[in-house]
Amino acid sequence: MKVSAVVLTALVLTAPLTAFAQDSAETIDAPVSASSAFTALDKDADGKISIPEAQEVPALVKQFEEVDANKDGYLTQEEFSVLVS
Ligand SMILES: [Ca+2]
Ligand SMILES: [Ca+2]
Repeated sequence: MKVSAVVLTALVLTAPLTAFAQDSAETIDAPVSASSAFTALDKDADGKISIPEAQEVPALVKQFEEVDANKDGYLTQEEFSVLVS
């Protein structure tokens, strides 16, 4: 789970992910990475990320309201994917 948090942080920051991708593989499919990061953050596996779940990634908390398109206080996978697309 520690590794997942690191991966997500890299995803949110985007630039480190690019550097990482160059080291480890020719290409990284961002949607797949976003999906695994979403799963890692969704601790109760209800299919959405609540604010408490987002606390693990300060950068995500900062953008939470912006990313939460329908303002229901949760990020769906679709809303979350906007971050990394
Ligand atoms: Ca959840
Ligand atoms: Ca939402």
